[in-house]
Amino acid sequence: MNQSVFITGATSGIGEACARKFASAGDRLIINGRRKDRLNDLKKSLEDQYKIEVYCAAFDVQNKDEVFESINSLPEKWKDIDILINSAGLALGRDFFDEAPLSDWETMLDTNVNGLLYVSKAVLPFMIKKNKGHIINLGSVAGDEVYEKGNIYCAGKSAVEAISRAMRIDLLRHYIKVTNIKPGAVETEFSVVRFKGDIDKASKVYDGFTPLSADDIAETIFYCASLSPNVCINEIEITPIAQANGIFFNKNL
Ligand code: NDP
Ligand code: 8X3
Repeated sequence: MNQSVFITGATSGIGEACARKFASAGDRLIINGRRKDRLNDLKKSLEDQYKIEVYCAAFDVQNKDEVFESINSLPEKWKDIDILINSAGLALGRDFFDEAPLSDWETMLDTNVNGLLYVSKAVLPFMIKKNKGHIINLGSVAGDEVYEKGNIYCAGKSAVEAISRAMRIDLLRHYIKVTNIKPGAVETEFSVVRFKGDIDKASKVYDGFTPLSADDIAETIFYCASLSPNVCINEIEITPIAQANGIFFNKNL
């Protein structure tokens, strides 16, 4: 497509799958995450396989100064950004409201909400300059239905929903598309992170049904980004066939 795509959270899961998908279409990529070794390996693999250009922007989306410094100091040609995919995010823990550690809540909100705001604010001036752009946020079915012990992860994704709606209204005058992608269960490193490295607990999340893959979501995002300039998909909720929403599953246990 010959577009420039900025992807946060590209070191794993949905972000990484998006990087591979857009690279396979010949796009230029700016890839972000905190793990520099993974970013460098991904850059090399995409450049070798697809003969495209990749720029690594390692920073923590929670750190406002780092975000703005990194994005403002991009080489001039890399500031021409067509698509921003805000995939950096995480859940931490599944605990009752009264038992959950405050630090887990802070990390989730700082990453999933503030991080998305900082990166979007830093990238937007480049899009506004062109009167063109597409911001794709990773919301979740968790933003629509709060489930037991989902409390602040769900609240953060609800905020992503409201922020996406607000962006869509306020950025109308700049011709910037805003899409909120709301997946159900996708098997990535998400559950391993949520259960703080407990692989057994993480894999049990997907017992009795086939979850979506990161590639399923990357295909969906690529579709949204490939439509005519006059078409904006405002939001997509996407689940495996065994899932109705954030709560109801058809599990074969
Ligand atoms: P993964 O754990 O596989 O990937 C998360 C990515 O986010 C990693 O690349 C990680 O990189 C990055 N990240 C986390 N914290 C930060 C940070 N502070 N700064 C920069 N990057 C960060 O999970 P998924 O790919 O599944 O999740 C991607 C998004 O999709 C998240 O927003 C998640 O909430 C959402 N989502 C996931 C679903 C699922 O079932 N998997 C369902 C619905 C939505 P690094 O550690 O290197 O910084
Ligand atoms: C991730 C999906 O169901 O674990 O947003 O909240 S869920």
